[in-house]
Amino acid sequence: MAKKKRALITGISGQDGSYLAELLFDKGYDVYGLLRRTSAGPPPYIEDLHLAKKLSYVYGNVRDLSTVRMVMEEVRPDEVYNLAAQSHVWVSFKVPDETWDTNYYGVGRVVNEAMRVNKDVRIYQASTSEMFGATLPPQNERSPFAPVSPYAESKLKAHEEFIVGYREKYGLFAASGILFNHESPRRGKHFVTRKITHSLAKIKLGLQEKLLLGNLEAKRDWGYAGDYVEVMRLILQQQKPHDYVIATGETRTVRDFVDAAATALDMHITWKGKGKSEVGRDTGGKVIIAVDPEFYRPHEVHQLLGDARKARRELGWKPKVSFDQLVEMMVKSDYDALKHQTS
Ligand code: G4F
Repeated sequence: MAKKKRALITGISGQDGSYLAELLFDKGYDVYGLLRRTSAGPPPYIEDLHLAKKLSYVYGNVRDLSTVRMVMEEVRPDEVYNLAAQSHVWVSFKVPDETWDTNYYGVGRVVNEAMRVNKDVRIYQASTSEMFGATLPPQNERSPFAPVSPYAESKLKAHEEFIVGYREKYGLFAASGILFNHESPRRGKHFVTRKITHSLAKIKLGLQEKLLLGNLEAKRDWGYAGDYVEVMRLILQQQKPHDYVIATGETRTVRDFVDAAATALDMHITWKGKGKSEVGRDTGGKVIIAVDPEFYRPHEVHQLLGDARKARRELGWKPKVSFDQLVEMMVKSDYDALKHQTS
């Protein structure tokens, strides 16, 4: 019988970590997660996977070399999925040091220690469409990078040095997915999509008055996280390591997302005004959406729209869940959970 592959996922407690752990377990892997200890404990879906013996987790932090070393020696992974990151762009302007330590030096710690215990290890790095920053869409693997935040700069440096660089210098199987925004009911509430679905569900149930947002004009290419984790595994099963843009090929504004979420809740919003003065009113004329410049970024990425033809051609990958299905899934999950809590 073939030996079971051992996969280590860093950043296991994030949205992607949980979906990927489920997928790898179903594909027959022994799955390990590097988990940062917090007083709140692991999120429920990670605890459930652990209790079902689908996932073993080891406490550690990519910011701490000794724990990275220990976990690599203990797990000796065949495949490493490096998802750990300070992943919030707005926050990266507030905590640039922490962002660099996790997103750049952390990648170095993971890659170097993984190679040390297994020179044939395969490494997936969560690279990001934010690296394109100011580059006009559509963006693909040949587009120039032009990062505009500490988050994107740290991610790009890690991508160039430890993924592309180590592949060329040491022949390491290091590959990346340059993922455009991907969302789900497990998305953190400080990202705009989940903030919108959770707040609108609360407004619908009379639990919140108003939703405050930043830039309503920003355009993003939003896909479903469950579709995107499939490609992470596929990337590591190729003969050679490469980098792939992963996206839906459709772009929408933040305002479009609000409208789609409202529609899924049988609400209708009428917009009035521009910039900081723009508001969204419900059918009764009450202002339920307003702009708070607190959520503006010092430097915004205005438009992301990915061209994922390489992934389609070489990996046979394409997204399955449409934008409307994604929004509906997120809204329904928030609405049902809130309704359950309040009944
Ligand atoms: O949901 P966001 O915070 O995601 P952002 O900045 O695009 O980054 C996400 O996707 C990247 C992939 O492209 C990942 F690399 C990254 O780790 C993260 O997962 O913001 C989306 C857009 C931005 O333009 C932002 O300015 O929404 C705009 N926005 C408007 N109001 C807001 C808000 N963003 C947040 N978080 N909160 C607001 O109130």
